[in-house]
Amino acid sequence: MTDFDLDLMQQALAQATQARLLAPPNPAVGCVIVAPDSQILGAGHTQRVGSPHAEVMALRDAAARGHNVQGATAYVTLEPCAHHGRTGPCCDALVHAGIGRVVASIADPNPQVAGNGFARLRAAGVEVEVGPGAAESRELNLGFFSRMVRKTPWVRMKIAASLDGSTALANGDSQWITSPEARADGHASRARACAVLTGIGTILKDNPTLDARLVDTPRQPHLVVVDSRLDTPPDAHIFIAGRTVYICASEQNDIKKAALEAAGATVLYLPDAAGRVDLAEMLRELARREINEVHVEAGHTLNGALVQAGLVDEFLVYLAPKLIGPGLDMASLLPLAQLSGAVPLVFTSVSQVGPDIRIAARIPGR
Ligand code: AOF
Ligand code: ZN
Repeated sequence: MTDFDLDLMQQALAQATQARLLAPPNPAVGCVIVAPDSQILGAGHTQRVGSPHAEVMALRDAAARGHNVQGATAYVTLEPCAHHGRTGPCCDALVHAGIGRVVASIADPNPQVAGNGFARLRAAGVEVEVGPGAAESRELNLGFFSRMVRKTPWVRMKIAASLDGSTALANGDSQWITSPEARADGHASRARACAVLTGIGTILKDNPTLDARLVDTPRQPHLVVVDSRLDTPPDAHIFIAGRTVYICASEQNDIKKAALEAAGATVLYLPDAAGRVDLAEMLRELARREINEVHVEAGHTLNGALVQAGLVDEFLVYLAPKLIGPGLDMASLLPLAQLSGAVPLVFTSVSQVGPDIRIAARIPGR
């Protein structure tokens, strides 16, 4: 692998990054096609679900510019697909176009692909190399890898709090602890996700929309409400066009269910042994419904239940430079007898957003 190869893969990753909001539930993939004389012939990235993948977009781009790709190298940030899904196999498109060499970041964890793409390319005489940009490609598609490998979404919990760790006053007032800049940044996290997850308490208290309206995005995330007794009002603001609203309940009530379905909701019954919503099963069901990444924006009760069950992979915490005294906590956890029982985290990034501090933290090993 030459420095030239690594540089071209960075360009393919930049293409992939452009697909980040558009591509889900497909992975965000980028492709750059380069001639043997090093001329860049075409580039592209994954389109909306059901539309062409990165490789086909790059081949089309090269054709539109009048370039011949015979013997060229395709740099692609994921193994080219080998299956007939909503679109045709990219590895066949590359072979038919006469591509001589493929440099890919990482194998596609989708069991329908998983090595078949590389095998098909090699069988057709295409030289295949794998590895550069693997970590970056995986990081761009944490949710997709999680859904494919763990069969559950990547779960990111967003919390806005005062420097002394309160998310609201004891009377529930929380508008607004953090700045408009932090709220817009939070919307960017919503926009990246396949679904926003909240609880019935937040719906009843704030009647929020929970969309990503503060960012320019081609796709709005779906919405999931943990609502044991189907108490979501059918006229709540969450019912907006272009997304699915999943109401996850643990008690049957055909009348309330019918009213919510008439409002456009998809009602899922997911009771656990204690009669509450089975949160782990809920996440597996969301993965089966092609939810890669879940952005949690909920109150301390649901936050606590998700953390306590080990279901949160990552935290996105905004801290405002103010002290508000005792109020509601970030996540209600059971008291610990010793510090060794703490939920361990690693800070993955710390930055300032407007007047506030933004902290990203992950469960180690996730
Ligand atoms: C690629 N290039 O740019 C992407 C790929 O239903 P389909 O046909 O759109 O296929 C979706 C699957 O294709 C998805 O689950 C993943 O395995 C792969 N995504 N593959 O060759 C791309 N986005
Ligand atoms: Zn493909």
